[in-house]
Amino acid sequence: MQLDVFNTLWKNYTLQNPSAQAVHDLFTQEGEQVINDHIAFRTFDDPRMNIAVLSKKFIKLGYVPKGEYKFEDKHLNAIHLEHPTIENAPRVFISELILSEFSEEFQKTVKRRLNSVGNAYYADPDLIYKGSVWGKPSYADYQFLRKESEYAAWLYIHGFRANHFTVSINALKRYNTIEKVNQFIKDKGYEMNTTGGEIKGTPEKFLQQSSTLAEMIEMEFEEGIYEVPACFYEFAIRYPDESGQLFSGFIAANANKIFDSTNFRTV
Ligand code: OOG
Ligand code: NI
Repeated sequence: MQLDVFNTLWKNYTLQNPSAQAVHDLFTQEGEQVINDHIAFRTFDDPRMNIAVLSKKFIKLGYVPKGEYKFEDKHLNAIHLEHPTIENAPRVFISELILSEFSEEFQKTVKRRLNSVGNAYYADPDLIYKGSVWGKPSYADYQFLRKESEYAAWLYIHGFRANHFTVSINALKRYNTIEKVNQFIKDKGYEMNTTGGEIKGTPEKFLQQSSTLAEMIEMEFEEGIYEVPACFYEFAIRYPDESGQLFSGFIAANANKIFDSTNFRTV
């Protein structure tokens, strides 16, 4: 990786989610080269921290906005950015939660939290590394937000960080199909997200994806320590589109199911 930003994000991600490093290392032990297809961020559509704000860091590095996506049932907008010249620079997927589409009480709970710190926190160019800038979360609020949005609950406790990295299956030699990758991951004892089937997408749509279920971690809340889902690892294979070029965008129907990788669950 030639961009330091991804090294820092990877460090934070694997420190919190050692299973991602372990899976990465399983591939390198097999002699494979792990290239990141993309990484993803989540945020609120509040103008202090929306997609435009998080994109800035990448635009400064030469990234260009490419695709736009809508997830009506999850109340999300998203974009993806690509780097036009740096070889193997990961795509960057950024989504934002449309707060106005939720109940008054939900909006109040989120806004209270967002307003609990000064605007300087959000203006920091390093916001993308900051995680939750809002201090110790309330478990009651976390569970309340979940009733309307699993995404909001996750974002409330984890904040600004790469919520997943994605292994490019196109760059693997031996594990050159998504079926082989999934089998390898399951044989090593990791659980996959099975929402809508283990494999999201078809070669005819030019993109197939799968992901692990988010690692469960212990987190300190105002009420005590609870286990919560953190981040997941994704696997993606791209196919040439009508133009003969590898498809480079995202598929909303796939993404809609990938989001569920961080849903709350009890173990
Ligand atoms: C992003 C989900 C979408 C993809 O590759 O389609 C996605 C998220 O969970 O924040 O990663
Ligand atoms: Ni993804």
